[in-house]
This record gives sequence, C-alpha cells and structure tokens, in this order.
Amino acid sequence: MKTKQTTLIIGIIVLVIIAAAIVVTSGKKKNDTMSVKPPSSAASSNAAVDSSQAVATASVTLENYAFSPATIKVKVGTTVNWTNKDTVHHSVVGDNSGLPNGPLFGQGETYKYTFTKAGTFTYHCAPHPYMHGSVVVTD
Ligand SMILES: [Cu+2]
Repeated sequence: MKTKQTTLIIGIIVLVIIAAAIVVTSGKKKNDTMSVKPPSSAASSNAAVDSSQAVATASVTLENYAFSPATIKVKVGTTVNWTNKDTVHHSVVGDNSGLPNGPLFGQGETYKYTFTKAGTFTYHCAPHPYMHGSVVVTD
C-alpha cells in the first residue's frame, strides 16, 4: 500500500514538474514572440519608408494658416510637394536651414523641393512667420 502511494505521489510530482516545464516553456515562447514583435514592426515601418522612397514624394498641405503635417520625415532624394488650400498666398522659406526661399504661391498651387542632403530643414511662411514646419531628411 505504502509503495503504491509513494509511486502515485512521485507520479503526481513528475506530472507537476512536466506541467511547470510546459508553462515555463510556453511562457518563454510568448516572451520570445513579444520580443520579436517590435523588430518586425520596425521592419514593416522600414518597408513603409522604403515604399515612400520608391515613390520619392511627400505631401504637405497649407491650410488654415498652418503646415500639415508640420513635421515630416523623408529619405534623401524625396520631393516634397507643398499644396496651398488657403485663399491667401503662402510660401516655404528656410530658417537658414539649407532650404531655399520659395516663392509665394496661391490657392490650389503646389511648391516642390527635392531634398538631396540629410538633415533637419526647418522653414516658415514669409507673410505668416508664425507658420512653422520642418522636414527631417535621412539617408
Ligand atoms: Cu502663409
């Protein structure tokens, strides 16, 4: 009787150890999956950047006396198109950042500039100096 009980108890202990091992292993797998996810999402965002690099254009809208989006990130070689949706004229003028002083352009018109160097190019609108934007260009 005692031997059978001992065998049963040992059996239960072994099962508990196996169950614990499975839980630990599956827990590790979950952790591995979680640690893998950020790089894969980063890779997919890189893929998104790569696709924008292939298109090599980015768009900024001038509306309600503001640049939208105010900050954009692009790759070297990207042409940024600023389109004016306001009824007044706006411009894209570099804050001594390497971005040239663009001309005034009116409603429905687009000003284009191709970024050939990496860096952060801040700019404003000449008639409305409170309008600010920046283009972050990376290699
Ligand atoms: Cu303006």
